[in-house]
Amino acid sequence: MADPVAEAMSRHPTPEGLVYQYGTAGFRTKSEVLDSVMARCGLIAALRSRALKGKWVGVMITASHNPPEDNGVKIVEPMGNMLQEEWEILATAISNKQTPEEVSQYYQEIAEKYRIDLSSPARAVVARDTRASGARLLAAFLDGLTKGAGAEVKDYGFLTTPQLHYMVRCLNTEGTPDAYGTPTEKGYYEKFGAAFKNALRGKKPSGSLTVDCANGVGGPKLAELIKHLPPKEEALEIFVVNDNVIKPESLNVECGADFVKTNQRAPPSSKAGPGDRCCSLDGDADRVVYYFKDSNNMFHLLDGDRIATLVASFLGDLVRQSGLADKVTIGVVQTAYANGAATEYVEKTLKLKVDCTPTGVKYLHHAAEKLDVGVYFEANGHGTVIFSPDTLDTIAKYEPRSPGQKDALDVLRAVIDLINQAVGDALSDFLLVEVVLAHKSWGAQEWLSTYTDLPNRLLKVIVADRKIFQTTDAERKLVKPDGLQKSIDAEVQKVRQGRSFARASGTEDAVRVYAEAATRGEADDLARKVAELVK
Ligand code: 16G
Ligand code: ZN
Repeated sequence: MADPVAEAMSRHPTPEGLVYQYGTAGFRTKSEVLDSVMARCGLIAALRSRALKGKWVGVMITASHNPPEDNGVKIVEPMGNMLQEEWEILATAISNKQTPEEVSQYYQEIAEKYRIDLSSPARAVVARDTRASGARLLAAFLDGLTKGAGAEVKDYGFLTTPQLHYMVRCLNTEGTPDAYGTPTEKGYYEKFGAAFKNALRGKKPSGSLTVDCANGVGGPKLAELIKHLPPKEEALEIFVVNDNVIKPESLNVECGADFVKTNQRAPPSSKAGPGDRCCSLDGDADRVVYYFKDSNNMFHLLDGDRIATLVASFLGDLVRQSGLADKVTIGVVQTAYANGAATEYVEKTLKLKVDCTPTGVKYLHHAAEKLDVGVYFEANGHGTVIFSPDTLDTIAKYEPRSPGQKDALDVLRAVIDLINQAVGDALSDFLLVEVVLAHKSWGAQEWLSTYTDLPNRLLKVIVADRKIFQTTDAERKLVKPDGLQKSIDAEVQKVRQGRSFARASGTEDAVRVYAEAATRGEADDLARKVAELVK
């Protein structure tokens, strides 16, 4: 009897001698060795959907900020969350099976283990970024998903990663009281465009905003979104730059959020003048960082920590002004990479609770889900704000007691609609920042003045085996190799306001060392010394 799974897999043989791993951001590597992984992700997506009684699961083909020759794939749960960890392990295991028969057998084993009826309906939505390899990898995925596993598919073509998460959530909530929106691109632009207008309530952000789209999928999608925003005379003037998707080899090259964050400078192509507000998206538009040059031409970065503090302070104001302060509490979730000054500002000035989690969106998202209002951002610009169902209910039902309370409540409700609840979304995030700045009548300089970052340094150390570096306390302390943490602590003691940690990267074969201290010299010195210890 024909085995459609084995047949489909035989069309996408496993390259020899490679080991694949579903990491922090799914599978990600050189695109030419991904075909077999894509076909197997088709099987996993179908199994996951069947395990969830035929709910839509999402599949995004992207390698985010990686170079143009890379690609990757990640699977999205029905509400737009990252794939459950248990299933990451299954995805890794099936991708490392060698022969088509072994893959097919493992597929059956998963079905048995989770009591999955393989003839029940399975549904997946798929989209990709603008990489040249995307079409080929999509075909391999579809082969596994439809011919192999017999699932139904909706192919959205090109989307940003957050748009794909949005579609998944919309499709699964359609017709329910939790309906998130219309599962079309137009639905996405209309929802966020209208929320932006409502949240501004006639306020106009000062000056203009230049958006660097990393020559990725964010470019054409932002161009579409702009058509659904209020006209620039009434609201925000947006200049779109680095939006060349015709030349996929220019993706993330000398531009984009990762370039700006890593190099602490504007893309060389930038023509922005002093005081001009700029932001950069990454290749799949799920990360954003802001920056500007001051009147002395000095570059200033406003990263994810800054977005978190700005948004948390604004939400705090709105909650207080609406009279909801005793019903709704706000918390901020950060990683160890958050600047010490940002953490102190949230705790001491904003008087909000801070949680720290390991690196990776899924950890932050999970911690934020436990809060009434969870503001979570990684320093690198990944992040969003999520509201618990009870909090949404409280805010929806609350009756304001004065015109002042009503105004604040109206803005709060619009801001909730403006924030992509499925996942961090660079387009929605920058619109949110612009709303906050408009309400506060701030430019980038005022935003920067809220606190002063501690000088910091991030170094990449190549080691023989990064797996020996094991951490605890949200990656802030090493438990292995023995004695190393003690030596790091001794170096930290030698500088003022020192803090440093080392962790194995989840995306590269390296250990990352972070250090901060009272002065640039001390921070650089500390980072160098800790890097020496790690080597
Ligand atoms: C991935 C993560 C990102 C994290 C980064 C850390 C997602 C969607 N992406 O890109 O959140 O900051 O990895 O990389 O979770 P590293 O482990 O190499 O430092
Ligand atoms: Zn990304």
